[in-house]
Amino acid sequence: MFQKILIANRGEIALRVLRAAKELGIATVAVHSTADAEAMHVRLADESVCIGPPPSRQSYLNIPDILAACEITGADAVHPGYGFLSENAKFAEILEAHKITFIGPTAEHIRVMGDKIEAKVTARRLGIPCVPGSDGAISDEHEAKRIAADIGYPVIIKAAAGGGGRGMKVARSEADLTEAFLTAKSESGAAFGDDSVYIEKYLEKPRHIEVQVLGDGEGRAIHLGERDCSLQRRHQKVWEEANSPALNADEREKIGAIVAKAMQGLAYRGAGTIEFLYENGEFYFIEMNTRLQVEHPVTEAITGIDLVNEQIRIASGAGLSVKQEDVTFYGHAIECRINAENPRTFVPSPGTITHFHTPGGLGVRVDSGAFSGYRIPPYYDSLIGKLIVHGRNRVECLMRLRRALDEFVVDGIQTTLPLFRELVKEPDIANGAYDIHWLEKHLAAKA
Ligand code: MV4
Repeated sequence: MFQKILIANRGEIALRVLRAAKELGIATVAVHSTADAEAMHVRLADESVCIGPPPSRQSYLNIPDILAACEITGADAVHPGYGFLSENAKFAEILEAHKITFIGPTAEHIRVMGDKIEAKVTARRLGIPCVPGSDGAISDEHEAKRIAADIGYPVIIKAAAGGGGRGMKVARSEADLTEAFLTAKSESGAAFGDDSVYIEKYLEKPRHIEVQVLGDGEGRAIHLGERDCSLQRRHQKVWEEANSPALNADEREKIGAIVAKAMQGLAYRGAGTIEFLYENGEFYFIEMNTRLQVEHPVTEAITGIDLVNEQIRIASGAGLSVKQEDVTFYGHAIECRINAENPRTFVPSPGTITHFHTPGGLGVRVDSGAFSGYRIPPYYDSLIGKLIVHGRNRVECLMRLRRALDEFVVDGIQTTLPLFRELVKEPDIANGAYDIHWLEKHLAAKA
């Protein structure tokens, strides 16, 4: 097992990793920018190293300085959290070259899944169902038109280097296709330095359902069920839940088995997420995330499995603590992302939290680095905490969520809490009757 883990992140996820390391008796090193000197993850870590000024490029993305912090403190492993360097294949490679363990997948798997075309080709080869479309990159609009005529309109042009909604263009008929192809290509070339694009059938009203996986890197891999992340705004998830209200146990078992088998075939190492669009009872692969995700606690709530503990075990060579047949799903969990933002406009609202009181009680978890008197710096994303509620079933979970939201106090800044207090009153939310467009339509109607 590791002696000392350096946490190359900040905020609630740095705390999350710190807690898992502590439970394993592993010493922790926090790194931080000058803006985060007072942060909770810095206070709770055994050691801390200031790695630079506030902008991420010069601190949390600064590979040479993070490497120096590893050498100074003698850390033998690095946990990257999510965002920042978590899906940077170069970073994983550099750490390995310095005999420091990257707590995550191989650099090669990060690289393959970072290219959305390579990811899709790989997924298809491994038996994962994909959205109908091109087998790889498309070279010109004529090829796009041939494929579109075959799969039918509407279609979507996506950037290989995109992901998370960047560099996509929908074409509703052949008349739109040349422009969609050319703009997607030039925009992705300008934005990512890679103008490779591919084409897919455009699904009109899907849900976003993702399957959690764990692999030991030696061909053993399991799935931990799915999360429904359909409630998004501008490709930012707002609310996530497990199980998906749209799936039954048979569908869960079936897609889970397909994904676990695929990850066995890949000899995937660590935690990962296979993202699907789900429409009319069918799953369609879109992307794979090769990291721990923000919404991982809903899976932890319904399985009882500590995902960060598993990541650390796997990276140390200890393997998975559970077999597929030991994984059981109990009850229902919902996560609300508490952002320091105006709940209508979503404009960031950094500043000092004058009063911070978190809800508690049975089935309530709050992951946050915030506290009364904490000053939210303006340099980073606006997530200040996550409220995760668990119940024996979805109805109980929602009752508990309403109660927990009433208890939550964050004064001094604006947060997304009022949005959630509104959402829990919506019949469509209570019924689980929403798709990927529901939230934006709801917000537009209220505006
Ligand atoms: C799609 C799609 C419809 N059809 N692909 C957006 C983010 C990226 N991960 C993939 N995205 C989409 N891909 C096909 N073939 C619709 C979206 C999409 C979306 C997906 C998940 C969650 C929210 C979304 C919001 C708008 C569009």
